[in-house]
Amino acid sequence: PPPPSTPNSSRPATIEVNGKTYTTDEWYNVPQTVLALTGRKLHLQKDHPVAITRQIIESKFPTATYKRYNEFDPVVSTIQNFDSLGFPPDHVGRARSDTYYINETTLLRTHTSAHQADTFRASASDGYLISADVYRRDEVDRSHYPVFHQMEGARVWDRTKVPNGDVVAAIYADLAKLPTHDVKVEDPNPPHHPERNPLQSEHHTPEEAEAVAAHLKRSLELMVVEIFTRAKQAAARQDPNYVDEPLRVRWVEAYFPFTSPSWELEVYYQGDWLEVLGCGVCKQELFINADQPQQLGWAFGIGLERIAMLLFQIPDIRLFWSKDERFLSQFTGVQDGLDKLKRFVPFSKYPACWKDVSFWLRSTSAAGGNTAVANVHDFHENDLMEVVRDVAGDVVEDVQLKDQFTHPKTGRKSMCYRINYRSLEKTLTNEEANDFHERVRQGLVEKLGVELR
Ligand code: FA5
Ligand code: MG
Repeated sequence: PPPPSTPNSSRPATIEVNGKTYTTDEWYNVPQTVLALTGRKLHLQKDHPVAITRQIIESKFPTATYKRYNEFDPVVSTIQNFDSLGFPPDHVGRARSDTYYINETTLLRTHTSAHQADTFRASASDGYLISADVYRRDEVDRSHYPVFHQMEGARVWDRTKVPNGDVVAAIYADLAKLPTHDVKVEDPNPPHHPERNPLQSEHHTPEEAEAVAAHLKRSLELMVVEIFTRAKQAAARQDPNYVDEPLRVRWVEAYFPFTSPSWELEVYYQGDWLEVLGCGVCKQELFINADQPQQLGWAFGIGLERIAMLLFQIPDIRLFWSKDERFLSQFTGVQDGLDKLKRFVPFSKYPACWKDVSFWLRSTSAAGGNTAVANVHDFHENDLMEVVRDVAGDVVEDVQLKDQFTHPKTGRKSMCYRINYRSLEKTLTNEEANDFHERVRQGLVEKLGVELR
């Protein structure tokens, strides 16, 4: 049974995504605003910063080895998105509070990894790059949006097709063909932590795992060096006071259900370590289940907006969805001459309008048969985020929890959120901001069953 979440009194019986019709059920939780974005395909829009970023990354992976897939449909099954990748049945990512469902077994993909199993099964090349829009119910701020873009990449070797059946030699031969770089790479963790990040010893020899990891690390380092070199060149062209700092990158152990060992690559940028991508040695079960047990290899996934924000100094993730010429025209021509890459010049920032909303959560779920109940146990912050987005769309810049407390006598919980209303395109009048806020307050009562204070 679906866990309690935002009720859907007005659920359509069917919906259409990219020309295909799907039947909804009580799991359905995709707002119209999100549905409307499924056709935008920013990663394919000429001169769009997301598309330009995709091309910069693609330029480091030869087409002959890495076949491109840029048109996979965003609607996938729970099997594709979770089960095929080894996500356990109770994994948090499957919750309706985190994922957009069309029905119990159909959803908007939360990551491009949803296509790993099918692409391995097709086995049409030694590698691939998949770019696509992905969907996550999430918080609202300048770096989070319910739709963003990822690129997934993989490189595989077939034990039956390498010279002398020596896959280790074949991988090192491919590694030797890659360029080198002179960036300082820190690798502070032990290469394979036996519990956190085990080798797949039942499937790979230590030498095989090490060879795959070495090829993965060099390939992804080369990509990141390319991106950040371009970002620094653009900065230097535009800022006469720009001081070049040597690039620093580091490998950090990570966990993904479908790779082992796994890492994240971080880059030191403007005073902080920034997570750029996740990757690892593919779990052999993926190849076995895809009828390719003789293959082994690596995979990675990277967020395109995060890279584009860095490359172009784009301060707010909402801008990617803007149709405002003051945004789009700044990238015209870049796609055909990547060395002309320029930083984004923000157009005037309109004033912020902060408004607070405070409410009590219900203390019990026995609310007279009303299913629209938010109590201490079933209040999901993402549901609140969605009410705000539903009302005010891209006019919300961020939503932050300001205060919460539990009443000592009644045990009821009170929450206060601060909403920043700020359009990217104009100054909001006080009446407009008040109107949005009043509708948010009503929406919280109607959809989450809270009691306003
Ligand atoms: C994944 O989505 C894995 N599928 C990545 C992967 C692929 C691992 C293949 C191993 C093998 P994660 O949720 O960490 O992992 O996201 C991957 C990247 O997407 C992040 O490093 C980040 O660059 C980007 N990303 C994640 N969440 C967001 C977000 N809310 N907004 C913008 N970018 C994001
Ligand atoms: Mg991550």
